[in-house]
Order: sequence, then structure tokens, then C-alpha cells
Amino acid sequence: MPNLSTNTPTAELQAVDAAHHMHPFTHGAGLADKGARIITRADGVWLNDSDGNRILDAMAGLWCVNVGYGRHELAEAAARQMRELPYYNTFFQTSHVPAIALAERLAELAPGDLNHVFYASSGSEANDTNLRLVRTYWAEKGQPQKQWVISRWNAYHGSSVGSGSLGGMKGMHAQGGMPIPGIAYIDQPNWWAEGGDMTPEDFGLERARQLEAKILELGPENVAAFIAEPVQGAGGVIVPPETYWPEIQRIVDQYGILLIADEVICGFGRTGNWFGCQTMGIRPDIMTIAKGLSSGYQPIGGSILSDAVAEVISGCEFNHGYTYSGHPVACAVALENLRILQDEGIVERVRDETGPYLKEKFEGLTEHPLVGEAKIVGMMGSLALTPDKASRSAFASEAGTVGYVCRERCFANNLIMRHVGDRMIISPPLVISREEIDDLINRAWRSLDEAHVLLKEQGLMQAAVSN
Ligand code: PXG
Repeated sequence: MPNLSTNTPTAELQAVDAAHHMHPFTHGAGLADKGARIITRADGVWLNDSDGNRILDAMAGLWCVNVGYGRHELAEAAARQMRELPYYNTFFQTSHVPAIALAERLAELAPGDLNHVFYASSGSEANDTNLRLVRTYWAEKGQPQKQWVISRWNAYHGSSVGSGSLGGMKGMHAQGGMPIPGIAYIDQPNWWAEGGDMTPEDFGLERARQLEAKILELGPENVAAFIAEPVQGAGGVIVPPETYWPEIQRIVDQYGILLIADEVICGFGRTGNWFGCQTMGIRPDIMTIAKGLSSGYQPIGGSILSDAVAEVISGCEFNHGYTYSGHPVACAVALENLRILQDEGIVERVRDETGPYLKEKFEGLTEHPLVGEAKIVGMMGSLALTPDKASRSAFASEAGTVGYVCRERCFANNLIMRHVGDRMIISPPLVISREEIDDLINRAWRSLDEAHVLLKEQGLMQAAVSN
């Protein structure tokens, strides 16, 4: 049994990783051949790997390290809490200070009358909570037939059976018996890929009105809730046209359907406000939170409920909860993380300074021959790659082929930028500086150039037959 450390040679770490560690959303054999990239340390927006590379992390881990890496205050908060009370549960009429204090803080930060927190340890768990919660809400109100939850194709709401079913990822549904019954899907507001000849405004209305049509098809008396990310993240940073959300809000109000805003990515400053629903001007009844809540330093998530929803749920025994609901160490770290976001004015900086600066630079990438559109809200953005800007064509190759080529060039240039199909996405730590933004854009430009050369060499610049 080797005594592994960050000083162990990369090849040895990779071999043991391949032998014993199964990775999420990964073709295991493919990775075993190639060897995983091994991250050893991180500071600010920078990662170090076991080969000594210094890498600009333009994804904030998995959209979560909002305050950046290396914040000792968060380590201290965890250590303090571990010494004082490392664990206790919140079942059986008990509570503890970190869970109480964080719930109070979240109630202050969340808009409107979103004042009540049910804790989980991840976004997936929180969305499972939401699924049971909205159905229980209507049952308690004497309408037990209100069971359907409407979601969107290409939404991501987690990877458990419940949250994966709430999501609209067909590749996930194909494995392991998903989706579960009682969930319906409408199309996403992705104008670039699906808008055809419509204006973005008309398209936004058309996609929102699919919700109305679906409610009428199922019967409003049978529909519990609509769930959506204010801006789709894992689906490729799809920023909806401006007409979309106001129309969705009208529809959920008109038919008495609960609105769940999945803020797992959009929350805690990512869009330039504390929550994405504020940026999009919507009033959810429930918000899902995770990721940026602790900047990823501890696994913690939750659901924030409005007064009206909480009052109904509190009127019954909701037979649901997790061993780690309101874990004291995770709550203590989240509280400290919220303090940092607040005291350092990080959300305001994204809104007023670095966000607009990044937007200007990022939109400049549309000058590149490969880039059709650049969409960005706060610090989440995406580039649509295309062989033909005028017609907004997709590539003739299988979706993701070109995106993968581009992502590999980004990695070679020590820039972590993801691809979703043939969209390239960024979601950097919110503390990224102007100089680091310049660096990010330079590396992205260089990677696009290199990808463009390769794509031409490989004959991959062909357009698909129709848009
Ligand atoms: N909702 C949203 C909007 C998310 O983005 C979840 C729920 C689930 O959270 P947990 O903590 O259970 O993972 C997420 C997670 C990707 C990627 O490839 C995105 C997520 C997770 C893993 C990978 O973009 N988002």
C-alpha cells in the first residue's frame, strides 16, 4: 500500500486513481488510459497540479468557489466549530447555534418573504426535498391531486433519482430508470440553437407560453409547481430572452402554480445580485441553494421557503430529512462565507465593476471567427461556437466534438473552461481581478485560435444541413 502524498509522482497517483476511484460523469476506461489531472493546491483563482502547472480556474471548481480558494477564515471557522460541536442533528426537536444563525442570515438575504430554511448537504438533496415538499404542500391544502411538476429539457437539478428526474438531461434519463412519473418537460429558451427565424423576444414568449400550454394539457388542478434555474448553468449557460421570465411569472401566478427557482449556481452573487431571481425579476415560492452558499468549502445546500409555503408545511409532520441536515461545521463555514461576501462587497463588485468589465471583454470574443454569440450575466457566460455565424449553424459533426477540441486547447493553455456540447462556458470565482480577467480572455483567444487551426485541418468546420 503506497503512502500517497502530493509529492508522489503523477503517474503513480494516476494509476491508483484508475484502479480504485470511480469518477462522476466520466467514461472510466477512457480516463484510465489518459490519466486524471491531479490538483494539489489552490489560491485565489489559481490551481496547481501535480506536474507543477499553474492553472486559471475559470469554472470556480464546479461553479461554486465564489470567494476563491485559500480563504483561511473558512478553515478557521471549520476548525473552531469542530472543536466546539463537530456534529449534532436537528431531528427530534433539537437545534444548535450554527443552524439557527445561518437560517436567520439566509432569511435576511433572501428576497421577499422567503424566510424559512430546510437544510440538505447538496443541491440534489435539496431538490429532492422540494419535490416532496410541493406535493405535500398541496396535499395539506386539500388538493392531493396537484402532483405534476413541470421542468425543462436540458435543465440540471441534480443527479439523485428525484432531482435527476426533475432535470431534463436525456443522457441521464437513459440510465437507471429515470425519469420517475409525474414530471413533465417544456423546451428551453435557447434562442441561438432553437430560435429559427424568430426574434429573441418572440421566441422568449413562445417558450414561456409552452408552460401555459402544458399546464392546460395536464389541468391546472393537477399541477404542483414549475422548477427552473434563473439562468441554466450546466445546460450551457443559456440566458433567456428578456421576455421570458415576466411571462413565466404571469403564468404561474395566473394558474396558482408554485415557482421553484433553482439557485444552486445563480445564488450568492454569481449573476451580480445575491440571487438570480433578483437579476431576472421573479418571485419564487421556494429557492434551491447549495454551491456558493459555502463557496464549496463544505457540502451544504437547502431550500428556502416563503412564509405561505412554510406555514402549510409546518402544519404537518414532514417525514423527510438527512443525517447531515444543518450540519454544524457546514453551517459555520457557510456563515463565514456569507460574511466574507458581504464585508468585502463581492456581490456589488461583480454587479458594478468586474462583472461589466468581464462582459465587455467576453463579448469581444465574438470577433473570433469560431464564436457566434457570447452571452454573459454577472460571472456566468457562454460562447456558442459555429462554422457559420450568419446562419447560426451547428457543426455537421456530432454535438460536442468541436467543443471538446476547444476545451482541450484551453486545458493545454492552463485555462479551465468547460464545454457543453459546442458551447464554451465560464463561471470564475467572483473575486477574479481585472488583470486576471485579461489573462483569462487572452488564454481563451489563444485556445480558440489553436482550436480553429485544428478544426480546419481535421475538416470539422462543416455546417450541419439545417439550423
Ligand atoms: N441544481 C443546479 C442548478 C445545479 O447546477 C444541482 C442542482 C445539484 O447540486 P449537487 O450539489 O447535488 O451537485 C446543480 C449541480 C456541470 C455540473 O458539469 C453542474 C452541477 C454539478 C455537477 C456538474 O456543469 N450542478
